[in-house]
Amino acid sequence: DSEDLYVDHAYDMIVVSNRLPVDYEEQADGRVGWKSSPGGLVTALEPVMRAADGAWIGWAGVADREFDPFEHDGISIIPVPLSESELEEYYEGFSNDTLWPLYHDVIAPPSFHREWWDAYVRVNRRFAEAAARAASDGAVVWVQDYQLQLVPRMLRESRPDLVIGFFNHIPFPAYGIYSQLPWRRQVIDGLLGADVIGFQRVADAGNFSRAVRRLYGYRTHGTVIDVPVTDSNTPDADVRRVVARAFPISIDAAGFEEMARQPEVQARAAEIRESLGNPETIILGVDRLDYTKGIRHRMKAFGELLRDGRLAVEDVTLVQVASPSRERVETYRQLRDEIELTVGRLNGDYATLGHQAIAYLHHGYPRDEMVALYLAADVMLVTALRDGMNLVAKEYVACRFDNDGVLVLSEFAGASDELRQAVLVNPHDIEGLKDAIVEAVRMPRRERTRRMRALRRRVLDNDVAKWSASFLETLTGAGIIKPGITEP
Ligand code: GDG
Repeated sequence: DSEDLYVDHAYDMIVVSNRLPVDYEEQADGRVGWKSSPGGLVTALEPVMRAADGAWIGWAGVADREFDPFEHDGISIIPVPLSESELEEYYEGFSNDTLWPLYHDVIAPPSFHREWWDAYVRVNRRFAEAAARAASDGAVVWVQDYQLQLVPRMLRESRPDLVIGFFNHIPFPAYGIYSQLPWRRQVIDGLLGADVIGFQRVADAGNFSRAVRRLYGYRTHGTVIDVPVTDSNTPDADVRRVVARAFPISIDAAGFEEMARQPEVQARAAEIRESLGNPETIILGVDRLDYTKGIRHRMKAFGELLRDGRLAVEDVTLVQVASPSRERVETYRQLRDEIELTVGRLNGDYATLGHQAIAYLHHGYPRDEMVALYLAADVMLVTALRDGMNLVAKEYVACRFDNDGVLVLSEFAGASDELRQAVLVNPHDIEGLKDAIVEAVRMPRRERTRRMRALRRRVLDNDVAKWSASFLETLTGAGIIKPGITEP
């Protein structure tokens, strides 16, 4: 059976993402192996992949290493190698220092380097070739995220028989910003190789369609884009219909709730409160340490509330988990320094021997510890300046089976389109943010319950299984839009 892993054109369903759902690990004692990295995407796609006998193509997380395909938990894993310089130019450079800031409304200035672009093209081609080799005749290939935007077109060129989907996990910016990209036409063309292009928000899909009209002049109607066919593979049609629409991603909501209901996790939540000195209110932030997440704005607002005496350090503690991220990219190093300076100042100014103002944790934690933190938190602060969706907001809601806790949520996170009963904020408006935090801290139980019930209904009814099913249905069935019929 393991022989099959080396057979070309063997898979009917393929997911392509920058990172594989497994990490290669070398332990101190020299033992090596593969460990699942239980992200939301893996949870979402694992059942689909198992049922379809699918393969996952991606990078294993270590540079300059080649690995043979292998099987992990019933999924075929096909590693794509990256050299150290490709890691710097394609991943840290073009993906995380060009596209990431550009697509998040230039919160940080994007860097444009032609060598980075060349590496991006080269690596995208490698991923596309791996997918072309692995895919069976007429297979479904689902490409994930901004690191791989050229893969759909490259794949279509070599394998016109395939059904190709693309999902963008981050925002797609307005044309005025997008148009800064020197390679703006190539990227749009790359994406238009897909049959269905999914975005987090309706606004993102709209921005994409506008960019297509501005740069290529193609006709769009509703969520459908007519892409003129220039090759000879589709002789009986002069346009290909590409669907570009929103598929808001979600989480394994039942899985989070189940974990939150475990007695050990609840005991751990009580222990967390205890270790902070049982303050009346615990406010929580959980983010990758990223400038898009608005961690500084949140701290500024919190610091001013302490300064002005609207909150007292004896009553309220802010717990900020900032998990390490992209530590070799300069902007991220600077951000870490700034945040840690701010934490030091706030604690220096306002903490007492018995009460810290901010408990700052620059760590990644296991999933059950995160869930215990969600349970321990009276107020959850999600103050992103721009965020495709923000799963933390949904995870907090899914865990609160007690119908308690208040979610303060930025309008600039995709989740705010769905989670309307949160306390919605503009994080740039520091006074408004301060008022929202105070409102959340003081909110009466009845109102908290009313809002949390509504939020929970939304998240539990729209979980990640529904997300992937809806995308794949659009891609494989309804996605073949009949002439003259547009999507609602
Ligand atoms: C991108 C888009 C979009 C964080 N720290 C730890 C930890 N986490 C987990 C959270 C959550 C995930 O990481 C972060 O997801 P987010 O959605 O909040 O943000 P990004 O990482 O920026 O994700 C985003 C997402 O893709 C999906 O499409 O929503 O907008 O930017 O699940 O819980 N998990 C553990 N320990 C940590 O320390 N176990």
